[in-house]
Parts: sequence; structure tokens; C-alpha cells
Amino acid sequence: MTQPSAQSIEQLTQQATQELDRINDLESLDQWRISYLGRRGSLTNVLRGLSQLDLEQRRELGALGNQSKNLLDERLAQKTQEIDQAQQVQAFARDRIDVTMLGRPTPIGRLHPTTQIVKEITDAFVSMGFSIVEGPEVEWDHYNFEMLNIPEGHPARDMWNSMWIDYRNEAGQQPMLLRTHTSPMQARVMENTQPPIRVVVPGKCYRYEATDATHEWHFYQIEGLAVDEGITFADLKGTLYEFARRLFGEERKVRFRCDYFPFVEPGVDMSIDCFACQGGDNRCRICRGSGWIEIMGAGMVHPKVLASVGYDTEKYTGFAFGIGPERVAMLKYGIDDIRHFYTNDLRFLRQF
Ligand code: FA5
Repeated sequence: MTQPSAQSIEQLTQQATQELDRINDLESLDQWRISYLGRRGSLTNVLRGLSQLDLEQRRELGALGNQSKNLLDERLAQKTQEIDQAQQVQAFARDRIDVTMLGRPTPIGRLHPTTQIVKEITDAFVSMGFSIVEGPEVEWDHYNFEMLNIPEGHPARDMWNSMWIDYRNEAGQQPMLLRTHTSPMQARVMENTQPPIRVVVPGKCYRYEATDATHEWHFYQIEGLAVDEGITFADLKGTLYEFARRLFGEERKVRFRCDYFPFVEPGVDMSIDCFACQGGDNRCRICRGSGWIEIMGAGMVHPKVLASVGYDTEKYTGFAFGIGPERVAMLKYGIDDIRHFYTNDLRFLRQF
């Protein structure tokens, strides 16, 4: 153990503070602490050596040694704080949040074009006093055909190529199918309601048929039904003209032609002039040169249908219609193929 002296204490203190000034990290700082202030550190050794001195020297050098130890302790605490702060600043700079940076855009979905057109069409009828109701897509043969004056074996069944469900009720009767049109809801609504009735029924239909530019195997229809005392064919035409005017504007041409549906008498179909060729092009994929695109079937509710739900056919008359909303959207937006609606191509869907 070296004999302590005032000079050696001062030299040691100076050396320690100079070394400390050069230290920038906590690991080196700890080593510094161990080498000067640790159990076997240089200053600790010096202080321990004081015990060998006589009283006078011990008092003098003891005060100096303590002064030196206090100074180094103080500088150690100060340096520790400095390094801590510097490290925090560095960490903050590394993980810094740039509050001026633009956020990531959140993709916002939109309504499918069919949903949009169904809403537009039903809105037009709601504003004319109709209510909206919905019904099952899997339907009994009874409602899809029987109640609509299409008994088993009737040739009109061939107009609707059907997808049958392998299910019969407990009595082994009543085959089910994916509804081929929304007309079964005519019977369901009338069964549960007394006139006056004014309803529109949007919903999906299914047919077992080959697809082309104007035919899908699944598509929407919007059924309409009005039953009351004194309803005439003029009410039907007036209502549908008003619908066409609201959807397509004044300039679009509308055509009614006789058509056959077993549940109406007389029956019509309603067409709109072809937006693609205006009837001039025999190769037109949309109208095949006829100049017209059929968008709905309609007519006066057949007395047999009214009677089958127990209505007094002397008192009540009514009209019904079934609109194809995809065909309406095709006309309105100039879409040349109905199959675009359900192929989920975002380039198509994003246009609406
Ligand atoms: C019917 O389905 C009748 N239920 C409509 C009706 C209701 C008549 C009430 C009288 C009274 P139709 O099969 O013609 O009729 O279809 C009606 C409309 O649905 C068509 O004008 C057309 O716009 C649309 N539609 C029919 N089949 C398809 C199909 N495969 N793909 C897309 N739309 C279709």
C-alpha cells in the first residue's frame, strides 16, 4: 500500500477528473468508478493508507482525501446524468414521429351498383306511396307457381327454367326451388293483408339458364303490386311512365307491348330505347337491332290470383310489375354486359 501524500491525492484527483471528461458511455463510466472509487480503487486505497499515518498527517490528508472523494462522487453523478440524457435524446431522434407526415389512406368501400340502382328504383316508388317488403329466396312451388295461376304441367312453367331444391315437407309434397321471380311475394303479401295494397319487393332471383350480355343466372327483380277498388290499366301505365321519367329523364322513349304472364290479364312488357345503337345496328349485342331493351313485365292482376287469396274480384282490381334492376342500370349507365355486375372486377365496380 503506497504512503499517501497531499501531492499524490491531488495528482490522482486530477487524473481521475481528466479521464472522466473523456467518457461518453455508461459502461466506461462504471469501469472508471471501479478503478477509482471501487473497493480496490486507487482513491479508496489512498484513503485506506491514511490509517498508517500519525494523527496530525491523518487529519490533514484525511480532509483532503474526503474532499477528493466527494468531488469524484459528485462528478460521477453529474456524468451519469449527462450520459443518460444524451442517450434519451438519441433514442428520441431514432424513433421520432413526424407529425407533418400524411397518414395512410383508409380504403373506403362503396355500395355495389345493383344495391345503388335498387335503392334508386325503390325510392322512386316509395315517393309514389309504395312500401318496401322482402321475402324468401328459397320458395315453395306453391307460391312461385301454383298461386300465380301456373299449376303443375302448365306450359308457362317452361318460361322459368328453375333450380329445384331436393326437399319436400313432412307430407312429401310442396317441392322447393330458388325463386325464379319475385312474383310469389304477390300472393304472400295478399294472403296477409287486406286492400288497399301498394308494395315493392326487391330481391334476388335464380334461373337455370345460359348467360349472355343481358341474361345472368342470378339477378335482382323488384316486384310491384297495387290492389284497391277501381284500379285500372291507366293507373299501371301512369305509374310506370312516372318511374321511367324519374329514372331516365324526359327524353328516353318507353314502349309497352302485349305480353303473356299467367298471373296478369292483360299482360305487357315495358321496354326503353337502346342507348347503344338506337336501333340502327343489327349486330348490337344489347338490343340485336330492335332498338328496345325489355326491363320489366307487368299487367293487371289476374282475377284467379285475387280469388285464390280470398279477395272479392267484383270489388278489387290491381296491377303488378316485375322490374330487372340490372337491366335498368345497364340502360342508365351504358353498361354493355350484365355479367360485369357479378364478376367482382374492381375496375368496373369502382366506377359507381
Ligand atoms: C317475370 O319474371 C315476371 N314475374 C314479371 C311480372 C311481374 C309480370 C308482375 C307481370 C306482373 P320476366 O321473366 O320477363 O317476368 O322477368 C322480368 C324482368 O326481369 C325482365 O324484364 C328483365 O328485366 C329481368 N330478367 C329476367 N330474366 C333475367 C335474366 N336472366 N338476367 C337478368 N335480368 C333478367
